[in-house]
Amino acid sequence: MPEESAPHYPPPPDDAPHVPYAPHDPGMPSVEAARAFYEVVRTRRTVRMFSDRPVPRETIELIIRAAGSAPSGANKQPWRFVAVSNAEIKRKIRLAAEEEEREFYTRRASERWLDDLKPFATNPDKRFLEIAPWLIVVFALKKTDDGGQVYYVNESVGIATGMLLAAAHHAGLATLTHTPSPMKFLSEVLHRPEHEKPYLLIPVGYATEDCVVPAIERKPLDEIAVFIE
Ligand code: IYR
Repeated sequence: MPEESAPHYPPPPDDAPHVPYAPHDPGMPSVEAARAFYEVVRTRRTVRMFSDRPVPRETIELIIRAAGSAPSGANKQPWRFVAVSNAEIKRKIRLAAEEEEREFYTRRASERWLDDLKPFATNPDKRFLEIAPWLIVVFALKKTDDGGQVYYVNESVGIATGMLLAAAHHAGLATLTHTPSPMKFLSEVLHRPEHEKPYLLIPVGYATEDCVVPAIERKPLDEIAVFIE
């Protein structure tokens, strides 16, 4: 039980510098702000039909900065975002990914997995990897760049990636969370050091005008939430 006479969390010690916190003020009641955000994010869909319409580098930089503002274990920020618009490199990534995917669809995937993927009509054709103007390859750091320890890496990189997807969507851009498996080829093609582990490959750009997406539904609130009041 918290003590009535101790309204504050204890002040931080002098050797742990703190600064005043500046909360975000939505300028409207929280329920309105929450609803407005929900109405935006709920329209995000993973798309596979990308147009080659260009996206300025600065947009990608800001999306990555949004991702980089994520919380992480002991603030180690155990991530690297490699943004590729170079056509030659995108082609290399496509060819290598398609090679892995052909293996996946013809050999590696179980019957059940292939069955679960049917509604998405996915296949080894990954032409979007060349068409989308940008590929953001997310790497998880196994060590900090100076060899230090990292914590809760999967949680941290997952949160940052979710923020990246939301930031791209907010900017009117489409994304695809692509997980070619195995992803080791990304380290080689992009010349990444040993302590960076490929995590996710995210094409970013505009959807084609005739883009369609699988007719799938998100679960309703009562299936994803439990309230204990
Ligand atoms: N990586 C493959 C297969 C795939 C797996 C899952 I789980 C998906 O949600 C979608 C696709 C591919 O990209 O085709």
